[in-house]
Formats: sequence, structure tokens, C-alpha cells
Amino acid sequence: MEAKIVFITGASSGIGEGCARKFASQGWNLILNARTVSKLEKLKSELEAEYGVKVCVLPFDVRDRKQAAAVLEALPETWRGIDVLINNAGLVIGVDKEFEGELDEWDIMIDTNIKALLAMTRLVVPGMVERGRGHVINIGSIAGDAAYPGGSVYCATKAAVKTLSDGLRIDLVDTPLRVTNIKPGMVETNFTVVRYRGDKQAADNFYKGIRPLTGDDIAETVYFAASAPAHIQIAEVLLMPTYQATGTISYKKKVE
Ligand code: 8X3
Repeated sequence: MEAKIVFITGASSGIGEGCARKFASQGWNLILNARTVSKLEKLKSELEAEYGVKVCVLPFDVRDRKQAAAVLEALPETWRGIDVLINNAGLVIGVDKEFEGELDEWDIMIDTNIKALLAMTRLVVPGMVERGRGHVINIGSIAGDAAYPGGSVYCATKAAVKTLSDGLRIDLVDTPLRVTNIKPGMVETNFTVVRYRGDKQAADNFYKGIRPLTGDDIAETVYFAASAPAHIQIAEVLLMPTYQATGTISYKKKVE
């Protein structure tokens, strides 16, 4: 049987990179997207050598929907049969109050977390419907379940990811396609450094006293959903560190 194809956005680090490694380790061919080509090329050489899979590198900014459409249009025939789309590209910038934040930063979050996810879905899902197979896995967040201080706009984008996942599942109900929303809690990746606008110390402090999840931990759950038998649709998964209870409540041991 032909190897399956997974398309991962934001694949150069964190959860996206974790998914690339996990799916490659299970023999899937990968289409990897991110903005930085060098990181993708490195991952490609590594995964092709280690697992004997094929990797197609597609560097573009998911916010640029014209470029996204052109790149997908130019995809060689052998790469068109995408089985799983992982809408992973996403970010949070800043921890400001809703009446004090930067509008330009909000635009970046809304454009990436919501509008780019929609654009990728719009570009990839019609082919899945035509082929009668496919799975869209959106990386949502615990942040989508309830707003928390300093997270207003980010939380709203992840609430949108939940609603868009539910809506897509409804719209695809008469097809064999599946839609999953994975909602991680605290995960230690570069994501938190970006949240603190590059302040690595602030990001490290955020995880002091608690063992956060890793991108690889999340990838295990993503793969579980993708590899479930065809009659099972994992609609939503909320996962977090053992010492976290909600988006705002966690137990952090005192460390000197
Ligand atoms: C990121 C998880 O806990 O920082 O989506 O909101 S959290």
C-alpha cells in the first residue's frame, strides 16, 4: 500500500516538529510547511535518512493566502493525495490586557490562528472530499475553553478554532472525513518565548516548578487520533500536565 501523506503547517519547531517526527517514524510521507526553509530542509534530511520516508518542503507564510493557493496548485501529482492536514501554525504575542494591547500583534494572531487555518482548510479539504478520505486535525488550546488574564485575544482565536472544527465536522457529516480539535495546556516550546516577546527568562520562569508537556507529547495524541480506525472520530482532546487543572490553575513546586 502507498504510504499515507500528512501535511503539517508550522512544522519547523514545537508541536509541528513533534508531529513530523512521529508520523515519519510510522512510515508516513510528509509535506512540511513553515516560513524558514533552512529548518525544514534540515528536518527533511534527518527524517528521510532515519525513516526512509519522503518529505516535501513547502516554505510559505500561511497568512499569505495567495501564495498558499499558488504553492498548493503547483504541488506535484504524487503529493496531492493528502490524507491528514494538521493545522498547527499558530502563536500568541504578549500578555496585555484587552484594553491595552497592540492592535498589530492582535492582527498577527488572528491572521495566523484563525484566517490561515481557514484558508488551508479551504484549499485542502475539497480534494479530500473528492477522494472520499481525509482527516483535518486542528491544534486548538485549553485557552479556547475560557479566557484568562492577559490572554483575551489569543483565547478568542482558540475558541474560534473549536467552533471552526465543530462547524467543519458538521459540514462533513455525510462524508468519511474526520475532524479533530487537539487542545493542549502547558507545552514547553518556543511558543512561550514568543508570548513574552523574546524574553527567554520570562518564558523559563513560567515553567518553574512544573513539568510541562513537550511537542512530542502532543504529537503522540495527534497520531492517536490520526491512526484510529476509520469508524472512530476523535472529535476533541484536552490534555495538560498532571499538575495543571485548568487554563489558570496549576500547582508549581517552589524551586530555589
Ligand atoms: C497554549 C496553552 O496554557 O498557554 O495554547 O494557554 S496555554
